[in-house]
Amino acid sequence: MRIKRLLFILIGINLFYSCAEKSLIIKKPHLIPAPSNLEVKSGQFTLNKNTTINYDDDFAASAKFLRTYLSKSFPLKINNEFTSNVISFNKDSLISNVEGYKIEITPKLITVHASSDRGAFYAVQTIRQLLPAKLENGSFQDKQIILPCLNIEDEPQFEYRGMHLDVARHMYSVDFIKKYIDALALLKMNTFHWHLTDDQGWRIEIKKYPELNTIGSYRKETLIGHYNDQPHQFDGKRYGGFYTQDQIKEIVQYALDRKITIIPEIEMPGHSQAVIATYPKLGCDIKPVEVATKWGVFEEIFCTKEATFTFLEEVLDEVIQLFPSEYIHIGGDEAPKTRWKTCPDCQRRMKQEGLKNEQELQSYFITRIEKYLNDKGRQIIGWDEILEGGLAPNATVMSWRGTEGAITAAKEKHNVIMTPTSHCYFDYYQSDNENEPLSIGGFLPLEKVYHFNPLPDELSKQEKQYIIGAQGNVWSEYMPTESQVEYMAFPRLLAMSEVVWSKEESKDYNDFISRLEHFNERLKILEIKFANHLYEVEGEMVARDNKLNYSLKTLTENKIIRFSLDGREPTINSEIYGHPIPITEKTTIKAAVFDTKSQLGQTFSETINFHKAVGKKVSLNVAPHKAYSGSGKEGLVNGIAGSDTRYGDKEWLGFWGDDLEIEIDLDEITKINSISTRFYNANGQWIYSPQQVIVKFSEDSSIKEKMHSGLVENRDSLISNFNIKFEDLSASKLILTIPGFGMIPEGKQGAGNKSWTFIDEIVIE
Ligand code: TNX
Repeated sequence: MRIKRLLFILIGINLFYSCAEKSLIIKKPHLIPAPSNLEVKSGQFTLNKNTTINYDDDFAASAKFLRTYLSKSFPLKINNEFTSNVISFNKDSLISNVEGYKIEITPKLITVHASSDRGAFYAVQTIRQLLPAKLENGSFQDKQIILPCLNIEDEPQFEYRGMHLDVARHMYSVDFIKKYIDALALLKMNTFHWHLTDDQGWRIEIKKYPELNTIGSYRKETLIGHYNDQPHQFDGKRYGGFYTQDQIKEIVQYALDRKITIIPEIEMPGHSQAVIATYPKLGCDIKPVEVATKWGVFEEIFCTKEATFTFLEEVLDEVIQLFPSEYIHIGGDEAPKTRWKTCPDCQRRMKQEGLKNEQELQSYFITRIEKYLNDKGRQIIGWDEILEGGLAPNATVMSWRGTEGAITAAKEKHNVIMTPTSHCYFDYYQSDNENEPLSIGGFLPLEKVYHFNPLPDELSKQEKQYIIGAQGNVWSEYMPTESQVEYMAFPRLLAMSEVVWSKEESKDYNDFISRLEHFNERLKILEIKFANHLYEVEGEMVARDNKLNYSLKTLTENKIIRFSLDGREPTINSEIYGHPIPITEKTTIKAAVFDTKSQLGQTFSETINFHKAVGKKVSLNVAPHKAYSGSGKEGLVNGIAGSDTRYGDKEWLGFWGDDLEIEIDLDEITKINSISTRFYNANGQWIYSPQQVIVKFSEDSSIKEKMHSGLVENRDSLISNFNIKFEDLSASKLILTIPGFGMIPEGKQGAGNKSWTFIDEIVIE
């Protein structure tokens, strides 16, 4: 008898625990991109195996997506009675944005409201993110999920929310393209810009021109290391491939099922060496060239003779059969005009058409292709170079060289997509850790992407309506593998999704970071190899009450920073950082983020060179370009040098086409033994070090000036130096005059554009 009772008690306890164990309670939603409105209420809804689904016919596709997604853990049966424990999709034509939706969770129902299936689809992505990440791969084991009651109202800020991928420089599998598209859908992005052709390879099957795929899709070898490493070395391995038309159709349908439009890009007239290698007669020179084996800009571009247009029209005929998108991207960027200038066919064409210069010839080229596509019911997008020589009448401009192109195009009442290098180029470094995988250069940390505002201040409210959205670009010169693409794209794509979806008022970087920490679990389960820089230390020099302090911070909450000032690695026993560290001499700070047990991220190290100008007053004749204003002009004399490999970090200041005048006030007459500074020199990114620096001094404001000048050295390297020494010189004030390099010369990337000047610390010893 007693044994029986004991058995009952044991079974009871067991049942109680197994029930308790088997339900997962969600307390707080961690949605990316942030919704316009989220209100958590009291009460809860329980999702379990008895939950059913019910939907308006218009939402069959999204409801099916949700059922398939949940099928392994919760097979939702269809139920047409509105009882309880139901997920219900209802049509609400009052929701004016076709991509907008509402979700209401009450103890009995999860109700989705939308006016179109696109809105319903985004509601499903939100529901997906409300649920535990383990549902992504079917590894969820619990019997039920308890969700908080809530109301969400949501709609996108921009109608064009894009992500790009270059498959010409390196190519990726069909499965990978689908995985990329899946991630875009999860983040409510709606456009995939597929860069299919370039100098280094043609990646789309064209039946009419099979040699494009037997010759143009393959290069004989590929550059090893960085383009700036001299001499260039190659791997000696044939590389290439293309997507068949069947594969493309499959991918286009896959994307459509996820409300994603694919915009194909067929580059013209530049970035077309792979075609000219295949059909030399389409170039100006007829001399054979190879599919390019290194990166950059090439002079072999399409000739403007009739044969080129026939070829392109026939190629585009096949392209539009495959891609139902309204827009076709025709490239238009970086087309050197060297060949056209001496080509009899092009010169004849200019005369016949009354064109003043080669820019107008490019405009003729693009406008003619635009007309062809318009007649077939399609619109063109082109990179902002299509503005030069006159914009084709209906073109949409993709603004990448800063925002000037966007401003001009919007003022001319043309639609614009924002993708400036400064905030949208995910091929740039995202951390200044020296062990990051090799990249093209630049520096674009997550925070800078997050704070991107696609609407330029220079535009009026009316003009801003022409900015239809923005996109992140993944150029793949330095991404030979799929996991490298993921490392560069994630998490910056998450920040971009919030830039294009969320309203300015719903954006908060710290909150984004805490949501991201949760989202990382989902990325892991999805086997996306994202970069994780969340547990790194960031440092900054701050001047307060005429004293200099160095402050440290980490992005994530509930973590501590420990640091050392003696050059040793920080450990779990090092001092805990509480407030800014006073700096009065040359100091090396090492710091890292710890939880209670161990170090989480990498060690941060900064050396402050306490020279004679540190913390002094500095003024500039022009402000640095707003995309590269780093820690401001004070950064020129804060004792901290810029990175040797990332010109966009906060210690480098960038100026576009300006001559500089920098004045430093040392407060009192000071003996000066030397002045030195550094300039960045990455010609591929249009950055040129200046040739000379002129320095003027005065002992006080009334006394005569002395002038010295010196040449900038190492102008062939990534970093150039200026250094001038003095035997017997004292001064209280000095002015450095630095004439910019000027226009980018012919034959170089960006020829004809203004060059950039990047300068870091001005060291006075
Ligand atoms: C410029 S963006 C290019 C691409 C390169 C990229 C590298 C644009 C229209 N042209 O060809 O891959 O820079 O960042």
